[in-house]
Amino acid sequence: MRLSMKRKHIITLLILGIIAIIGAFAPQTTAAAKEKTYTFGTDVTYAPFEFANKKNVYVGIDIDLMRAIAKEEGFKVNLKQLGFNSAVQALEAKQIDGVIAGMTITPERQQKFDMSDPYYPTGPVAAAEKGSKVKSLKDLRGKRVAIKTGTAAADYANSIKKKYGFTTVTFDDSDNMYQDVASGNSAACFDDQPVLQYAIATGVKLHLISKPSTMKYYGIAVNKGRNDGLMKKINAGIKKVKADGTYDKIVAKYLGNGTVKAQQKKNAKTQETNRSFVGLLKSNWGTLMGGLGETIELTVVGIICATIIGVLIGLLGVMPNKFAQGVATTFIYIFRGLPLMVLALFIYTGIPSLTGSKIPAFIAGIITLTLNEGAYTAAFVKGGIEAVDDGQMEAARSLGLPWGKSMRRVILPQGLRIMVPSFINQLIITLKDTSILSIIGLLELTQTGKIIIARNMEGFKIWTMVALIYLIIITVLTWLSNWVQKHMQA
Ligand code: ASN
Repeated sequence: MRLSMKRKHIITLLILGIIAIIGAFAPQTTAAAKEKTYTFGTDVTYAPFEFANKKNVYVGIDIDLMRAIAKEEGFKVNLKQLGFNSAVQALEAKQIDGVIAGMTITPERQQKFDMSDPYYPTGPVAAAEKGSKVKSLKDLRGKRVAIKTGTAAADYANSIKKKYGFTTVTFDDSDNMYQDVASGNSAACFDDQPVLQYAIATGVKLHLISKPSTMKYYGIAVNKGRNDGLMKKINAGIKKVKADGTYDKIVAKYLGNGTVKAQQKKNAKTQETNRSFVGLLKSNWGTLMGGLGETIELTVVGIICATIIGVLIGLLGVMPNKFAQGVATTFIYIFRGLPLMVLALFIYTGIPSLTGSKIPAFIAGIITLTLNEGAYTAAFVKGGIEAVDDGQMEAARSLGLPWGKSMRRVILPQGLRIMVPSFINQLIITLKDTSILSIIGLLELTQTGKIIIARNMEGFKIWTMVALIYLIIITVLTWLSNWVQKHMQA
């Protein structure tokens, strides 16, 4: 009885410890909330509306417009580059306050969200590879066409695909969709006219094959039923910046007078001039290291929490108690069975849409890693203990030691030795798994790479850099762990 009380205290302390660790690393949301900061999701690359410049700072019409509105209306704005579909999902889950992402005002969206007054005209068009035989929608019969998840242009493509006899393939980002067409994989893609036009003007090898079927407008979305007057402020802001010329200045900053030449000239200013491997490495070094920092932070906090949970669950699994064993087996079964990406999305967008309260992306990432890596850790901790010869426990018990003491003094020291390589392996796997968390918009190394490539299209060179950085870190970790292992055996 006394022993189980003690155990309960230890478990409570450990859980408090985990919460404290997570809290210490969490972004300081409470302080920001007091200053009335609203978080808006944007697309990752949707030039000229949002894209990273050569310093990897986000610029574009949406970015400047949102800041101008905020300034005008006296609130602060935090812009998060989540990607269009993820941003809309995060808004539905109330993880963010709004979306500004070249988002077309459609009747369906107006039903789901509060859409602001219109600010920029748009319409869906199709584009094919430059110089290809595909010159109009009629040439798409029997062909594969690229669309972007959750967009108005994708809805348009789906509505005419029977008539023109094409099939579709989906992408999450516009630049990946364009690449697929430019490299000849897909016959065409559907996106919004101003964005495709800008891409073509600034060097993407495509040509337009249709005219907009309908003319609509972009608007800013927030959730319905808010009582803080955010939409009122946004509309008032749009009105003011349009009236005082700020809006026209913003548009001219990115499009000049709208001619192809002017767009090229403006765009050139946002791009790197030295495109060699070393040149690109130099100009993106700070950004890549920022991403690596986030990766390491996630790995370290994730592995600490996962180890604590894993050891606890692993121990439950070997306790001479059917209920404890059942808890451990179920935990391992569920969290080892779920793909990491599904778990991350479930925690980041699934749970908040049920409960209505936000979970910051970093915390969601840590919880995901803790559960998934914790399940693997629990499995090898349990296995490690079970691998110690049964006779050892019997001998300890026959000497009169209670179960807990036998476990601590006799079994665990032997089991730990068996587990060391698995712990190291798990650390390396956790580091690699953090890349999957890019799906919830965490700016770790992989997401950083994606954003740089979305701007400069230097996929080969940038992915090589990202891969090398991962390999270097993993090599250092492996050396370190071999050293630890050697010293543990000595
Ligand atoms: N233009 C898209 C839409 O309204 C959004 C986007 O791709 N950023 O659906």
